[in-house]
Amino acid sequence: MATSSMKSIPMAVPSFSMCHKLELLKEGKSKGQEDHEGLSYEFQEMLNSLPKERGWRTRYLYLFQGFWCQAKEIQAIMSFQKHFQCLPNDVVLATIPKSGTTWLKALTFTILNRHRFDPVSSGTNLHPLLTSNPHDLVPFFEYKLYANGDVPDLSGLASPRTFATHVPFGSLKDSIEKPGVKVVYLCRNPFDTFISSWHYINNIKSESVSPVLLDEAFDLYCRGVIGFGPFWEHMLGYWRESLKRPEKVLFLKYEDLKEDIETNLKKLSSFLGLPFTEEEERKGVVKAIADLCSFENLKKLEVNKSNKSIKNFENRFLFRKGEVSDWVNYLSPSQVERLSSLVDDKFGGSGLTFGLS
Ligand code: PAP
Repeated sequence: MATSSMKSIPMAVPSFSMCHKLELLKEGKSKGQEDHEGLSYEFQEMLNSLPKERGWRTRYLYLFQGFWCQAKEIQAIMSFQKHFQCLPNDVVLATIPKSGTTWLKALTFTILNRHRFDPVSSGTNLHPLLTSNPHDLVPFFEYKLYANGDVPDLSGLASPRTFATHVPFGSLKDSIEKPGVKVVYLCRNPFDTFISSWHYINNIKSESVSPVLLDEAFDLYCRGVIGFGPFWEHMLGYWRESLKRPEKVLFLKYEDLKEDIETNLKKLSSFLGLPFTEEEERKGVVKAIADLCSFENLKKLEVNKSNKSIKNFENRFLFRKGEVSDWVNYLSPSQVERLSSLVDDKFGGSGLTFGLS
Protein backbone atom coordinates (compact mmCIF):
# COMPACT_ATOMS: atom_id res chain seq x y z
CA MET A 1 0.00 0.00 0.00
CA ALA A 2 1.40 3.40 -0.90
CA THR A 3 0.91 4.96 2.50
CA SER A 4 3.53 7.59 1.78
CA SER A 5 1.33 9.14 -0.90
CA MET A 6 -1.63 9.09 1.48
CA LYS A 7 0.40 11.05 4.02
CA SER A 8 1.00 13.84 1.54
CA ILE A 9 -2.72 14.74 1.52
CA PRO A 10 -3.76 14.20 5.12
CA MET A 11 -7.06 16.11 4.94
CA ALA A 12 -8.45 14.12 2.06
CA VAL A 13 -7.03 10.72 2.84
CA PRO A 14 -5.85 10.24 6.40
CA SER A 15 -4.16 7.01 7.27
CA PHE A 16 -6.62 4.30 8.16
CA SER A 17 -5.73 3.00 11.57
CA MET A 18 -6.92 -0.53 11.88
CA CYS A 19 -9.00 -1.02 15.02
CA HIS A 20 -9.09 -4.72 15.38
CA LYS A 21 -9.39 -7.89 13.35
CA LEU A 22 -12.44 -10.07 13.10
CA GLU A 23 -12.02 -12.84 15.63
CA LEU A 24 -13.55 -15.38 13.29
CA LEU A 25 -11.15 -14.64 10.49
CA LYS A 26 -7.85 -14.72 12.33
CA GLU A 27 -4.81 -16.77 11.47
CA GLY A 28 -4.66 -20.27 10.12
CA LYS A 29 -2.67 -21.36 7.06
CA SER A 30 -3.40 -23.97 4.49
CA LYS A 31 -0.16 -25.35 3.09
CA GLY A 32 0.30 -25.06 -0.64
CA GLN A 33 -2.73 -22.85 -1.10
CA GLU A 34 -1.53 -19.26 -1.34
CA ASP A 35 -5.03 -17.94 -1.72
CA HIS A 36 -6.03 -19.50 1.60
CA GLU A 37 -3.10 -18.14 3.61
CA GLY A 38 -4.20 -16.28 6.71
CA LEU A 39 -7.76 -17.61 6.63
CA SER A 40 -9.17 -19.23 9.74
CA TYR A 41 -10.14 -22.87 9.88
CA GLU A 42 -13.82 -21.89 10.32
CA PHE A 43 -13.64 -19.61 7.33
CA GLN A 44 -12.07 -22.32 5.19
CA GLU A 45 -14.84 -24.69 6.28
CA MET A 46 -17.37 -22.14 5.09
CA LEU A 47 -15.50 -21.82 1.78
CA ASN A 48 -15.62 -25.55 1.34
CA SER A 49 -19.41 -25.43 1.44
CA LEU A 50 -19.53 -23.01 -1.53
CA PRO A 51 -19.62 -24.02 -5.21
CA LYS A 52 -16.23 -23.38 -6.80
CA GLU A 53 -14.63 -23.14 -10.24
CA ARG A 54 -11.09 -22.73 -11.56
CA GLY A 55 -9.92 -19.20 -10.74
CA TRP A 56 -8.27 -16.84 -13.20
CA ARG A 57 -5.37 -15.90 -10.98
CA THR A 58 -5.98 -17.85 -7.80
CA ARG A 59 -6.71 -21.53 -7.63
CA TYR A 60 -10.47 -21.11 -7.17
CA LEU A 61 -13.33 -18.70 -7.50
CA TYR A 62 -16.20 -19.33 -5.08
CA LEU A 63 -19.87 -18.58 -5.62
CA PHE A 64 -20.62 -16.23 -2.72
CA GLN A 65 -23.93 -14.35 -2.40
CA GLY A 66 -24.59 -15.18 -6.05
CA PHE A 67 -21.33 -13.91 -7.53
CA TRP A 68 -17.87 -15.38 -8.19
CA CYS A 69 -15.20 -14.27 -5.81
CA GLN A 70 -11.74 -15.15 -4.44
CA ALA A 71 -11.38 -16.44 -0.89
CA LYS A 72 -9.68 -13.32 0.47
CA GLU A 73 -12.20 -11.04 -1.20
CA ILE A 74 -15.00 -12.93 0.55
CA GLN A 75 -13.23 -12.44 3.86
CA ALA A 76 -12.98 -8.70 3.21
CA ILE A 77 -16.55 -8.36 1.94
CA MET A 78 -17.91 -10.09 5.05
CA SER A 79 -15.99 -7.67 7.23
CA PHE A 80 -17.22 -4.72 5.15
CA GLN A 81 -20.85 -5.85 5.28
CA LYS A 82 -20.67 -6.34 9.02
CA HIS A 83 -18.83 -3.16 10.00
CA PHE A 84 -19.15 -0.39 7.43
CA GLN A 85 -21.41 2.47 8.54
CA CYS A 86 -22.28 4.83 5.72
CA LEU A 87 -22.68 8.57 6.25
CA PRO A 88 -24.84 10.97 4.25
CA ASN A 89 -22.68 12.38 1.39
CA ASP A 90 -20.56 9.24 1.07
CA VAL A 91 -19.70 8.49 -2.54
CA VAL A 92 -19.16 4.91 -3.68
CA LEU A 93 -17.59 4.19 -7.08
CA ALA A 94 -18.64 0.79 -8.40
CA THR A 95 -17.34 -1.24 -11.34
CA ILE A 96 -16.74 -4.75 -12.44
CA PRO A 97 -12.93 -5.04 -12.80
CA LYS A 98 -11.34 -3.59 -15.93
CA SER A 99 -14.21 -1.23 -16.76
CA GLY A 100 -12.21 1.94 -16.14
CA THR A 101 -12.12 1.95 -12.32
CA THR A 102 -8.77 3.76 -12.23
CA TRP A 103 -10.09 6.46 -14.55
CA LEU A 104 -13.33 6.93 -12.59
CA LYS A 105 -11.36 7.24 -9.34
CA ALA A 106 -9.09 9.89 -10.86
CA LEU A 107 -12.01 11.90 -12.26
CA THR A 108 -14.11 11.75 -9.10
CA PHE A 109 -11.23 12.58 -6.78
CA THR A 110 -10.29 15.56 -8.94
CA ILE A 111 -13.86 16.86 -9.17
CA LEU A 112 -14.53 16.57 -5.43
CA ASN A 113 -11.22 18.11 -4.41
CA ARG A 114 -10.95 20.79 -7.08
CA HIS A 115 -11.17 23.68 -4.64
CA ARG A 116 -8.20 22.37 -2.64
CA PHE A 117 -6.20 21.14 -5.60
CA ASP A 118 -6.77 23.35 -8.64
CA PRO A 119 -6.67 21.17 -11.77
CA VAL A 120 -5.91 24.18 -13.98
CA SER A 121 -2.56 24.72 -12.27
CA SER A 122 -1.99 21.05 -11.45
CA GLY A 123 1.59 21.15 -12.71
CA THR A 124 2.70 23.95 -10.42
CA ASN A 125 0.66 23.09 -7.33
CA LEU A 126 1.66 19.42 -7.46
CA HIS A 127 -1.77 17.87 -7.69
CA PRO A 128 -2.01 14.56 -5.72
CA LEU A 129 -2.72 12.66 -8.94
CA LEU A 130 0.77 13.50 -10.13
CA THR A 131 2.35 11.60 -7.26
CA SER A 132 -0.31 9.06 -6.23
CA ASN A 133 -2.06 6.34 -8.17
CA PRO A 134 -5.86 6.87 -8.19
CA HIS A 135 -6.26 3.64 -6.18
CA ASP A 136 -4.35 5.26 -3.32
CA LEU A 137 -6.62 8.30 -3.37
CA VAL A 138 -9.93 6.40 -3.45
CA PRO A 139 -9.58 3.14 -1.50
CA PHE A 140 -11.40 -0.08 -2.30
CA PHE A 141 -13.48 -1.56 0.51
CA GLU A 142 -12.41 -5.08 -0.34
CA TYR A 143 -8.75 -4.66 -1.35
CA LYS A 144 -7.70 -2.01 1.11
CA LEU A 145 -9.97 -0.92 3.94
CA TYR A 146 -11.42 -4.29 4.94
CA ALA A 147 -8.71 -6.50 3.42
CA ASN A 148 -7.65 -9.40 5.65
CA GLY A 149 -10.77 -8.96 7.74
CA ASP A 150 -9.53 -5.61 9.06
CA VAL A 151 -11.94 -3.07 10.49
CA PRO A 152 -10.67 0.43 9.67
CA ASP A 153 -11.37 3.59 11.60
CA LEU A 154 -12.88 5.88 8.98
CA SER A 155 -13.94 8.63 11.38
CA GLY A 156 -11.16 11.01 10.36
CA LEU A 157 -12.02 11.08 6.68
CA ALA A 158 -13.09 14.39 5.20
CA SER A 159 -16.58 14.61 3.73
CA PRO A 160 -17.57 13.54 1.18
CA ARG A 161 -15.83 10.26 1.92
CA THR A 162 -15.10 8.49 -1.33
CA PHE A 163 -14.76 4.72 -1.62
CA ALA A 164 -14.72 2.11 -4.36
CA THR A 165 -15.93 -1.42 -4.78
CA HIS A 166 -16.36 -4.23 -7.28
CA VAL A 167 -19.17 -5.81 -5.23
CA PRO A 168 -22.45 -6.31 -7.14
CA PHE A 169 -25.34 -4.06 -6.17
CA GLY A 170 -27.26 -6.79 -4.37
CA SER A 171 -24.41 -7.26 -1.90
CA LEU A 172 -23.77 -3.52 -1.51
CA LYS A 173 -27.26 -2.14 -1.11
CA ASP A 174 -27.76 -2.67 2.61
CA SER A 175 -24.51 -0.82 3.32
CA ILE A 176 -25.40 2.34 1.41
CA GLU A 177 -29.01 2.84 2.28
CA LYS A 178 -28.78 6.20 4.07
CA PRO A 179 -30.26 9.18 2.21
CA GLY A 180 -27.56 11.19 0.52
CA VAL A 181 -25.17 8.29 -0.11
CA LYS A 182 -24.43 8.22 -3.82
CA VAL A 183 -23.18 5.48 -6.11
CA VAL A 184 -21.46 6.01 -9.46
CA TYR A 185 -21.25 2.95 -11.69
CA LEU A 186 -18.95 2.79 -14.69
CA CYS A 187 -19.81 0.15 -17.28
CA ARG A 188 -17.62 -0.94 -20.19
CA ASN A 189 -18.72 -3.11 -23.08
CA PRO A 190 -18.31 -6.80 -22.17
CA PHE A 191 -15.96 -7.51 -25.10
CA ASP A 192 -13.30 -4.99 -24.08
CA THR A 193 -13.80 -5.77 -20.41
CA PHE A 194 -12.99 -9.39 -21.15
CA ILE A 195 -9.84 -8.63 -23.15
CA SER A 196 -8.61 -6.13 -20.57
CA SER A 197 -9.22 -8.66 -17.76
CA TRP A 198 -7.41 -11.41 -19.61
CA HIS A 199 -4.31 -9.28 -20.18
CA TYR A 200 -4.29 -7.99 -16.62
CA ILE A 201 -4.71 -11.37 -14.99
CA ASN A 202 -1.87 -12.89 -16.95
CA ASN A 203 0.35 -9.97 -16.00
CA ILE A 204 -0.29 -10.09 -12.27
CA LYS A 205 -1.19 -13.69 -11.47
CA SER A 206 0.98 -15.60 -9.04
CA GLU A 207 3.63 -17.88 -10.49
CA SER A 208 2.05 -20.92 -8.87
CA VAL A 209 -1.02 -20.55 -11.10
CA SER A 210 -0.67 -21.57 -14.74
CA PRO A 211 -1.43 -18.90 -17.37
CA VAL A 212 -5.06 -18.69 -18.42
CA LEU A 213 -5.24 -19.22 -22.17
CA LEU A 214 -7.57 -16.92 -24.06
CA ASP A 215 -9.94 -19.72 -25.11
CA GLU A 216 -10.27 -21.04 -21.59
CA ALA A 217 -10.75 -17.58 -20.10
CA PHE A 218 -13.35 -16.81 -22.74
CA ASP A 219 -15.33 -19.92 -21.92
CA LEU A 220 -15.25 -19.09 -18.19
CA TYR A 221 -16.33 -15.52 -18.96
CA CYS A 222 -19.27 -16.62 -21.08
CA ARG A 223 -20.34 -18.96 -18.29
CA GLY A 224 -20.26 -16.01 -15.91
CA VAL A 225 -17.16 -17.26 -14.08
CA ILE A 226 -15.04 -14.15 -13.55
CA GLY A 227 -14.36 -12.15 -10.41
CA PHE A 228 -17.61 -10.43 -9.30
CA GLY A 229 -19.44 -11.93 -12.29
CA PRO A 230 -21.51 -13.00 -14.07
CA PHE A 231 -20.80 -9.72 -15.83
CA TRP A 232 -24.38 -9.36 -17.06
CA GLU A 233 -25.80 -9.60 -13.54
CA HIS A 234 -23.26 -7.05 -12.28
CA MET A 235 -24.08 -4.54 -15.01
CA LEU A 236 -27.83 -5.08 -14.91
CA GLY A 237 -27.97 -4.83 -11.11
CA TYR A 238 -26.61 -1.28 -11.16
CA TRP A 239 -28.42 -0.42 -14.40
CA ARG A 240 -31.84 -1.27 -12.97
CA GLU A 241 -31.14 0.61 -9.76
CA SER A 242 -30.05 3.68 -11.75
CA LEU A 243 -33.39 3.62 -13.58
CA LYS A 244 -35.31 3.18 -10.34
CA ARG A 245 -33.37 5.77 -8.31
CA PRO A 246 -31.42 8.10 -10.62
CA GLU A 247 -30.68 10.44 -7.71
CA LYS A 248 -28.92 7.57 -5.91
CA VAL A 249 -27.13 5.69 -8.70
CA LEU A 250 -25.48 7.31 -11.72
CA PHE A 251 -24.76 4.87 -14.54
CA LEU A 252 -21.91 5.91 -16.86
CA LYS A 253 -20.36 4.12 -19.81
CA TYR A 254 -16.63 3.95 -20.56
CA GLU A 255 -17.28 4.39 -24.29
CA ASP A 256 -19.32 7.57 -23.65
CA LEU A 257 -16.49 9.00 -21.58
CA LYS A 258 -14.04 8.25 -24.38
CA GLU A 259 -16.30 9.94 -26.89
CA ASP A 260 -17.19 13.06 -24.91
CA ILE A 261 -15.41 13.40 -21.61
CA GLU A 262 -16.44 16.99 -20.90
CA THR A 263 -20.20 16.34 -21.12
CA ASN A 264 -19.80 13.32 -18.88
CA LEU A 265 -17.67 15.25 -16.40
CA LYS A 266 -20.44 17.81 -16.09
CA LYS A 267 -22.98 15.04 -15.58
CA LEU A 268 -20.82 13.45 -12.90
CA SER A 269 -20.15 16.72 -11.15
CA SER A 270 -23.84 17.67 -11.06
CA PHE A 271 -24.77 14.23 -9.76
CA LEU A 272 -22.23 14.63 -6.96
CA GLY A 273 -23.86 17.93 -6.02
CA LEU A 274 -20.95 20.10 -7.18
CA PRO A 275 -21.90 21.34 -10.65
CA PHE A 276 -19.30 23.40 -12.49
CA THR A 277 -20.00 27.13 -12.32
CA GLU A 278 -19.94 29.29 -15.42
CA GLU A 279 -16.74 30.82 -14.16
CA GLU A 280 -15.12 27.43 -13.79
CA GLU A 281 -16.14 26.54 -17.30
CA ARG A 282 -14.69 29.83 -18.54
CA LYS A 283 -11.44 29.16 -16.71
CA GLY A 284 -11.15 25.77 -18.40
CA VAL A 285 -11.58 23.65 -15.25
CA VAL A 286 -13.56 20.92 -17.04
CA LYS A 287 -10.94 20.50 -19.74
CA ALA A 288 -8.14 20.61 -17.18
CA ILE A 289 -9.72 17.71 -15.26
CA ALA A 290 -10.17 15.72 -18.46
CA ASP A 291 -6.52 16.29 -19.41
CA LEU A 292 -5.13 15.59 -15.95
CA CYS A 293 -7.02 12.27 -15.74
CA SER A 294 -6.46 11.20 -19.34
CA PHE A 295 -4.93 7.82 -20.08
CA GLU A 296 -1.95 9.46 -21.79
CA ASN A 297 -1.21 11.73 -18.85
CA LEU A 298 -1.62 9.13 -16.10
CA LYS A 299 0.33 6.44 -17.96
CA LYS A 300 3.44 8.58 -18.29
CA LEU A 301 3.67 9.53 -14.60
CA GLU A 302 6.50 7.96 -12.64
CA VAL A 303 4.12 6.79 -9.88
CA ASN A 304 2.15 4.82 -12.46
CA LYS A 305 5.23 3.39 -14.14
CA SER A 306 7.14 2.09 -11.16
CA ASN A 307 5.01 1.93 -8.00
CA LYS A 308 2.57 -0.63 -6.62
CA SER A 309 -0.87 0.19 -5.24
CA ILE A 310 -3.51 -2.53 -5.13
CA LYS A 311 -2.42 -5.69 -3.36
CA ASN A 312 1.17 -5.08 -4.36
CA PHE A 313 0.44 -5.28 -8.09
CA GLU A 314 2.42 -3.01 -10.34
CA ASN A 315 0.56 0.14 -11.35
CA ARG A 316 1.85 -0.01 -14.90
CA PHE A 317 -0.46 -2.94 -15.67
CA LEU A 318 -3.44 -0.65 -15.01
CA PHE A 319 -2.56 1.39 -18.09
CA ARG A 320 -2.43 -0.89 -21.12
CA LYS A 321 -4.11 0.66 -24.19
CA GLY A 322 -7.18 2.47 -22.90
CA GLU A 323 -9.00 2.07 -26.20
CA VAL A 324 -12.47 1.09 -27.36
CA SER A 325 -12.85 -2.09 -29.47
CA ASP A 326 -9.40 -3.60 -28.91
CA TRP A 327 -11.27 -6.93 -28.72
CA VAL A 328 -11.37 -7.08 -32.54
CA ASN A 329 -7.66 -7.93 -32.38
CA TYR A 330 -8.19 -11.01 -30.22
CA LEU A 331 -11.54 -12.74 -30.62
CA SER A 332 -12.25 -15.30 -33.35
CA PRO A 333 -15.46 -15.00 -35.43
CA SER A 334 -17.05 -17.86 -33.46
CA GLN A 335 -16.16 -16.20 -30.15
CA VAL A 336 -17.65 -12.92 -31.35
CA GLU A 337 -20.80 -14.78 -32.32
CA ARG A 338 -21.03 -16.54 -28.95
CA LEU A 339 -20.51 -13.39 -26.90
CA SER A 340 -22.82 -11.34 -29.14
CA SER A 341 -25.69 -13.74 -28.72
CA LEU A 342 -25.04 -13.94 -24.96
CA VAL A 343 -25.16 -10.14 -24.76
CA ASP A 344 -28.39 -10.08 -26.83
CA ASP A 345 -29.89 -12.74 -24.63
CA LYS A 346 -28.94 -11.23 -21.28
CA PHE A 347 -29.37 -7.53 -22.03
CA GLY A 348 -32.25 -7.70 -24.52
CA GLY A 349 -35.23 -5.68 -23.32
CA SER A 350 -33.27 -4.09 -20.44
CA GLY A 351 -32.58 -0.87 -22.31
CA LEU A 352 -28.84 -1.27 -21.66
CA THR A 353 -27.01 -1.33 -25.00
CA PHE A 354 -23.35 -1.21 -25.98
CA GLY A 355 -23.34 0.11 -29.55
CA LEU A 356 -20.92 -2.59 -30.71
CA SER A 357 -19.94 -2.31 -34.33
P1 PAP B 1 -9.36 -2.21 -12.00
O1 PAP B 1 -10.83 -2.50 -12.09
O2 PAP B 1 -8.55 -3.41 -11.69
O3 PAP B 1 -9.03 -1.05 -11.12
P2 PAP B 1 -9.50 -0.71 -14.42
O4 PAP B 1 -8.88 0.60 -14.14
O5 PAP B 1 -10.97 -0.80 -14.42
O6 PAP B 1 -8.88 -1.81 -13.47
O7 PAP B 1 -9.06 -1.27 -15.83
C1 PAP B 1 -7.93 -0.92 -16.53
C2 PAP B 1 -8.40 -0.55 -17.91
O8 PAP B 1 -8.76 0.82 -17.91
C3 PAP B 1 -7.29 -0.74 -18.91
O9 PAP B 1 -7.93 -1.01 -20.16
P3 PAP B 1 -7.17 -1.79 -21.34
O10 PAP B 1 -6.64 -3.06 -20.79
O11 PAP B 1 -8.21 -2.03 -22.39
O12 PAP B 1 -6.10 -0.89 -21.82
C4 PAP B 1 -6.67 0.65 -18.87
O13 PAP B 1 -5.88 0.94 -19.98
C5 PAP B 1 -7.89 1.51 -18.80
N1 PAP B 1 -7.59 2.84 -18.26
C6 PAP B 1 -6.84 3.13 -17.16
N2 PAP B 1 -6.79 4.46 -16.98
C7 PAP B 1 -7.50 5.01 -17.97
C8 PAP B 1 -7.79 6.37 -18.33
N3 PAP B 1 -7.32 7.38 -17.63
N4 PAP B 1 -8.57 6.56 -19.42
C9 PAP B 1 -9.04 5.55 -20.14
N5 PAP B 1 -8.80 4.24 -19.87
C10 PAP B 1 -8.03 3.98 -18.79
